[in-house]
Amino acid sequence: MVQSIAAENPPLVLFSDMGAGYLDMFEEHLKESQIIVLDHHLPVKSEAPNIIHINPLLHGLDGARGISGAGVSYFLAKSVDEQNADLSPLGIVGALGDRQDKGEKKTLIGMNTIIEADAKRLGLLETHHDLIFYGYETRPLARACAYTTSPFIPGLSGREDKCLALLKEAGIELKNEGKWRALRDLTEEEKRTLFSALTKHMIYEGCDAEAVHDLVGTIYTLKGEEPWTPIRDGREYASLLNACARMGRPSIGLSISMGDRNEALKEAADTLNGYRRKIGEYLDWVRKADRIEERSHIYTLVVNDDIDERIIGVVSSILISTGILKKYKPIIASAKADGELIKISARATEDMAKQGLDLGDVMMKAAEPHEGRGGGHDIAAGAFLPEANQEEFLQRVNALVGEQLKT
Ligand SMILES: [Mn+2]
Repeated sequence: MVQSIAAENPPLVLFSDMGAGYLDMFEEHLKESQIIVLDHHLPVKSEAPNIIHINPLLHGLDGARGISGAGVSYFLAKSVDEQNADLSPLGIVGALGDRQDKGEKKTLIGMNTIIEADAKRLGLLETHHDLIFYGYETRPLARACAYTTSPFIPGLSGREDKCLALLKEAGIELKNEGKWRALRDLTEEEKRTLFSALTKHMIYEGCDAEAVHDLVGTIYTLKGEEPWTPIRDGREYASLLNACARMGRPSIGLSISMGDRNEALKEAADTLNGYRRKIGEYLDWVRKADRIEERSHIYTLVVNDDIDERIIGVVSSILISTGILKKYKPIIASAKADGELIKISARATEDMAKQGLDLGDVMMKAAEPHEGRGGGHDIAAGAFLPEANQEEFLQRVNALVGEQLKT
């Protein structure tokens, strides 16, 4: 990618949400360009003559939970022109997409709270605490449940018929005087009934208490967006952008971020539907095909061509966050990428990070001796390396994780 950029001789290149791990490469191949890196990932090195590197980690700030690539970009935009504060919802969407809602009741923390304050001051954002269902205000209940992908509810996300059955069994009226009811129409008692039905379902699916806890939290409503659209809800907006990128249609997501609310939004909604279905299918496949292997300190999931390398990270996140994996070990997944390369996605829990695990560091150290490159955050990281080196790499990861979690 760097070489193809260099071939165009651009005067200025901006890298957003990436680049901190590649400063040496930019310095070597993009000598003629001015470069701005807006990142929140672990830097390999921090400085080079032609590079402006803006990164919370260079200032002792938390990059994994306190601000996303979108947030760093937002602060640059705002410092260029105060008027750009109207872009604050994008900073919020980026933070939610990066699962930085790690504060109490799933609120944003760190520098993200500055972006949140900007958005609220401009009347572009409202927050409240409830069941985290997409389409809280407007969607028929079963659809809201099926469309919710963060948190992902195994067996329900992407499956409206299953959600309908669950609601009926719980005895919740779906209609009132012929009109579909939305979550906001439920009484507190009905919400409790629904919550306990969902809890039962998730435990049956093998999820743990923490995943159930994820069903309740702070909802971020983007007031500037039309009701009934997926981008009215901050988490679903993020899912939508994710879906566009991971289904190989990044330009649709880009159009929406830049303000297109017509054709692009319709296409994105279709893409998101396809994405939900695909994740559901992959998840079923992983569990049925019994492809998860347990080693002394990690779980591995080698999928070869069976899961798209752009979606393997999402599948890993769901596996670790729902508690489907029972032991206190991170998951390291591998899928085929372009050429002879494999893409590695590594995911851990917050608790493992507190115990000293840093997967970004593990990926960097384990990839380097095997002709690969890796990096990322403590709980979510990745690497690329030649397929032939996969087994040696996994063994090294296993050993490194063992060392980090021991201390
Ligand atoms: Mn990021």
